[in-house]
Amino acid sequence: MKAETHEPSTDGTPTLEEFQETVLQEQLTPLWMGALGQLREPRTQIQPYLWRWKEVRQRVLQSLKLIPLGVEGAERRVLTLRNPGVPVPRIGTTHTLVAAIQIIAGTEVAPSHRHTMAALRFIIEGEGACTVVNGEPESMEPRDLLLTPNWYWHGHFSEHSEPMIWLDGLDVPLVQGLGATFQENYPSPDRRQPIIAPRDESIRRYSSGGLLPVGDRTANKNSPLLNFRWAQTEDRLTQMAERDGSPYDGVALQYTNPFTGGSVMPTIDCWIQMLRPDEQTKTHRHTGSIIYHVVEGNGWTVINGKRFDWKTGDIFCLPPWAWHDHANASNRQRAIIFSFADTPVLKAFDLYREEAYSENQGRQHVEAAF
Ligand code: 1HN
Repeated sequence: MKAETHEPSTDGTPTLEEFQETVLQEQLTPLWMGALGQLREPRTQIQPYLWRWKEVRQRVLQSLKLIPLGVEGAERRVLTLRNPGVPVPRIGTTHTLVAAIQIIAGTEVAPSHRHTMAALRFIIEGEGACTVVNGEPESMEPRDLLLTPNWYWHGHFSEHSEPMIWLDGLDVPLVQGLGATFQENYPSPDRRQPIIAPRDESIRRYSSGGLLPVGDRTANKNSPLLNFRWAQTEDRLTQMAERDGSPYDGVALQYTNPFTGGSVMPTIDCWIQMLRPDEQTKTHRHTGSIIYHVVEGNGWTVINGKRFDWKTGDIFCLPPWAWHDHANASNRQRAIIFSFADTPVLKAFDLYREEAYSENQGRQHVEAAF
């Protein structure tokens, strides 16, 4: 009772104001001062944002001329996409994930290294480049998805004059936030790892779907299939498009680990989605953040009332717990979107929640266009 009188006491007990001021300086925060209010529902500095492919592509092509790659030059020729809510020089497209664009050309070699951050590459354009993952070259073709899991050695090389350009996706901010970032260079003078497996061996062993080699199963949490070729992905999408899609996601397929049926890596889930001509999804929101890359088509996504119009190549991000719905703007062409998300992390710890938008027949109003 004494503290609430706000009057100096005779027994040395400070007033409530004095107490609060003092404890804050002692690195103590009273929970009654409002901290609990921050926790009622997800709050984030991350903003919905869209990068136009036309502009980003021009910048990576400029970087090709300006920055030498390799042991004597840059380790990677990469532009990361920084969310407006992430201060320079921090890395992050959302609070857990980063998207980046990488380019190599000619006979360039990006030195081998490994890190505790998991990485994926979605190939955008070009030809004649490979990623070497733990000694196995994975050839890159446009629209393939390649994986470089946590602590796998990886380096890239080009064998063609045309540049190869791809989207990198990593869980850098998540691993940084958990205080678990480690990185090391391949310990040879030329920083090239020896090739110890045939090119695209993982496709030969693991891409068939149901049939898997006996004895190959390990406790490894990552997909043993390291390259999901576009031809197979497109074939599955096309077949599924003749069936009903989800009202919230259209025709959506998850890339999976063939051993477990779960996400391709423990921290990152990858999807491919088709919005059929004129298809428009209903609005929902969920925990977890997503980065989208438009593979093909024209359309828009409304995020928390802001409309983002997109076309082929564009990249945009969804903050956690943000309302969103998608639309294909064409009445004749399909739209295809690749995305990666941190949802496996939320699901692993029972933190995944989803909510449907209930007003206005299930679709949010558009307040502004960007
Ligand atoms: C990285 O190591 C690669 O290995 C690509 O190709 C993009 C973005 C942020 C941090 C590390 C690569 C990256 C990256």
